[in-house]
Amino acid sequence: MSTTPRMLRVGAAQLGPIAKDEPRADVVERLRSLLAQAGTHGVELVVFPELALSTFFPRWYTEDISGHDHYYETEMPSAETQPLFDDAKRLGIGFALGYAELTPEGERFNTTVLVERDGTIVANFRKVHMPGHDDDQPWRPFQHLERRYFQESDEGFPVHRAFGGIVGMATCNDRRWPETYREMGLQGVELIMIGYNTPIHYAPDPGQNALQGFHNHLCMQAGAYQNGTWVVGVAKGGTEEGVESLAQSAIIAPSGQIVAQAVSTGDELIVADCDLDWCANYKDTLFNFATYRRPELYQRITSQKGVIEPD
Ligand code: CDV
Repeated sequence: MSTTPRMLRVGAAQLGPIAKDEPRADVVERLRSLLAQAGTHGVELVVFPELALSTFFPRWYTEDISGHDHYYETEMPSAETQPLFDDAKRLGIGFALGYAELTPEGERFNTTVLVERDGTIVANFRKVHMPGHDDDQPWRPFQHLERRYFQESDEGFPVHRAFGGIVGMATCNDRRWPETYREMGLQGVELIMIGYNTPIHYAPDPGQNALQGFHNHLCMQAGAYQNGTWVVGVAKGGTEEGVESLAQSAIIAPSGQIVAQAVSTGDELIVADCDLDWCANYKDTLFNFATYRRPELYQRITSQKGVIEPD
């Protein structure tokens, strides 16, 4: 057993708003500036938000979805994103970057690419839980058309040996679902990277607006604690094209405690030293799945009772 702690210095690179007409090259420069800042702090892994290369375009309806093609990447890296990969290699900093993916087969995914410190791609993760709607709903003050512009991935939540540990990814709405963390927890995950775009106004039930910050941390802290893993949650926050979005990016320990949190709603880097061996304190004790987790018992009870409808 290793006696040297596996310490990973992680940066959560929160972004402020990206305007609809902000050129991709300018956005990449903002990301590079955060990477450079991370370099001065000795960071080894930087996590950027969901759809970090453009404005959150699912807020606009287009009859013909190809009208939004310019927001998607058809290759990663591309000529415009290559500087990020070059920086990664030169600085020895890996990164996770959310982007809209358009495949050669015409499939559209809300994807995050994970890049190692030598600039090589570890994996692409495609968002599973797709929120919002697929039709125009003019009653809303703004649309949330992710279900129109992206398909749900059926690739699940794989984990990867990288950055000296076992790491995985999830995207925005995925963070609200316990299965996301548990799927990776069952594979021994030690650090989960999550980018998000969360408008403060939730049109189907505005009563939730005041709770956005609470719910954001609630689900990520619970996911971290119940699976003994680090969670890095990174926002694109602030008021983008008239829509106010939650910031409050956070780095969360396997204890469920927030160890670093953004204080602004703009471009901001927060840093934490993540001891990956801390995960074992939870995975080998209270949440020792092999000893204490009993799915065979839950399944029997569920199948006996079935779904109980309200009166
Ligand atoms: N981009 C997202 O997935 N946003 C969702 C919705 C519900 C606002 C979220 O869970 O934050």
